[in-house]
Amino acid sequence: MEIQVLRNVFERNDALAEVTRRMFDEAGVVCLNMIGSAGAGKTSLLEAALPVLTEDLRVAVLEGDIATANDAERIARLDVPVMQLTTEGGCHLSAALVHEAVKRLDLDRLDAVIVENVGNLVCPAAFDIGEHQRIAVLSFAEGDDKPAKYPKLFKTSDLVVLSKCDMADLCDFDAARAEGFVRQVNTEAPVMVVSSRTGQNMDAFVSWMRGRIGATAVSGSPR
Ligand SMILES: Nc1nc2c(ncn2[C@@H]2O[C@H](COP(=O)(O)OP(=O)(O)OP(=O)(O)O)[C@@H](O)[C@H]2O)c(=O)[nH]1
Ligand SMILES: [Mg+2]
Repeated sequence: MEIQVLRNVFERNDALAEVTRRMFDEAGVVCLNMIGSAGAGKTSLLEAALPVLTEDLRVAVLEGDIATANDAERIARLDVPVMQLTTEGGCHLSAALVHEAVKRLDLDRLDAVIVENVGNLVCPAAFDIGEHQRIAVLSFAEGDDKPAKYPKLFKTSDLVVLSKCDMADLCDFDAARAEGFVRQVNTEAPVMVVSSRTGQNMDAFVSWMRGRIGATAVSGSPR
């Protein structure tokens, strides 16, 4: 009985995510979903990438958090349209919350919507929110074994960003080892070693996002 209830939750979530993805498709908008642990550096990556990305692309950001509008305030300082989605304790963004936010956006005036999910390496990976592409963010401080220990996110992502590489001397993080664990579950996704602090490889990250946003959105769940 309990399993049936869980299945229904996922079915309802995924059906609504599909509706949201169709709204994006009809407007020619690409949606990227950034997922990673609390403090992995997701907002910092956006702060570094958005000024370049928005030179020629119209981007809105949805910030998912359990509490506070801190991250939305950081993005608003860049003059990028942003909405804070507060889950009031929920450990991931649901398709319903994202759908309500997307209904309030003028999609015809946008090229992309970037969603920063609630800081969490586990739950957000299980919930489709209507995105086209998923970005996993893992920081050097978290340990290079995490793609093996938390495979779902890395299995379902289209890009893996190994962030805070400027901390290499402080952490025993072997990027090749981390990539090896990613490859055990995902042979396709590029793995990028970046630092939003020093700017190392940020151009590759921005190019990847620009490429995805430029590509025609494909209807249907990517996974
Ligand atoms: N050394 C270093 N620190 C970083 C880098 N990126 C972020 N940080 C620091 O890491 C901490 C967390 O960064 P955030 O960007 O807020 O991380 P987040 O993933 O958005 O956090 P949540 O939204 O709370 O999950 C901050 O103190 C940042 O200054 C980096 O490239 N190098
Ligand atoms: Mg953040």
